[in-house]
Amino acid sequence: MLEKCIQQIEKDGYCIIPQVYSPEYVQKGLDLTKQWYEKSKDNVSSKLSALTQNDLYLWNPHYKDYHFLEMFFQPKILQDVLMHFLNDKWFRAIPADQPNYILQNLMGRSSDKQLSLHIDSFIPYHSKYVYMLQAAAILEDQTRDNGCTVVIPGSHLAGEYADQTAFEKAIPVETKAGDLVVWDSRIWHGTLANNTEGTRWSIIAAFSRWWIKQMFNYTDNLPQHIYDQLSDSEKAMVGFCSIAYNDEQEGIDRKRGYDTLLKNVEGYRVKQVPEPVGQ
Ligand SMILES: O=C(O)CCC(=O)C(=O)O
Ligand SMILES: [Fe+2]
Repeated sequence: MLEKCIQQIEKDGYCIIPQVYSPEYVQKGLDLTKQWYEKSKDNVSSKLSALTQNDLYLWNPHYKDYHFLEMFFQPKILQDVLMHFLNDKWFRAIPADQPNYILQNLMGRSSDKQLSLHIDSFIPYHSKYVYMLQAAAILEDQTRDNGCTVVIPGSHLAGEYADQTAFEKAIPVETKAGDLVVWDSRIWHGTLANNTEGTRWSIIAAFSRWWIKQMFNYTDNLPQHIYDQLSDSEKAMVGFCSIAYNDEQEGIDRKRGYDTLLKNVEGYRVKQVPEPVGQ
């Protein structure tokens, strides 16, 4: 499965890994998603992009429950795929068989109107080197009727931003609850409109190479009770082993080992005021 998935991502830009999660695990994820969505849906900035205003989003679910991280940290197949594409062999401070890529963003999402074709890699480029992948944990069956994801196979290598006229050629990615879909963030993708009364929740995580700025400042904001549930390797994946130093006196190389991890998140909030140079 691993080889097949890697080859599909290289060639088509995406792959579906069927039934990674048990029905009970999916149900727990869906219950938590719905509960947290109801509690937090009004807490969103009015600066939200127009692109996302009609759809249902659960932002930063990993600030709320560890389950939303576990979904992406536990499946070995996902870790193997991400290690293959995103690990930096020059990181060194973390053992080579452990991940050094980081979480770029994490959200729950269900469709409403059609979502235009777009890329999430910020820039298009043609190369075999990948720096961002997305993984969608499917919590409810996705169909053409309820606003499934669509992709243009091979478009990750187009070296261009998405062309909206391609939408009619987009392939619907119809999936079952429990599946995991992984795509190269350069792929042209979007969603169909949801023409049903129901939801089609998935949790989507983007993972990137360690040196890319994360969507939110996780290391300053992850609650202690979530931090306490993470292994060292998981802390590194949330970004705690690649925080930029305050200045050159504190440190220079952002590639940090597990030995630099703090016990309490409070330590990450405290900014040391450096001594002025020359005193
Ligand atoms: O919900 C989906 O299937 C895709 C969502 C998406 O592409 C995005 O939010 O950037
Ligand atoms: Fe996207």
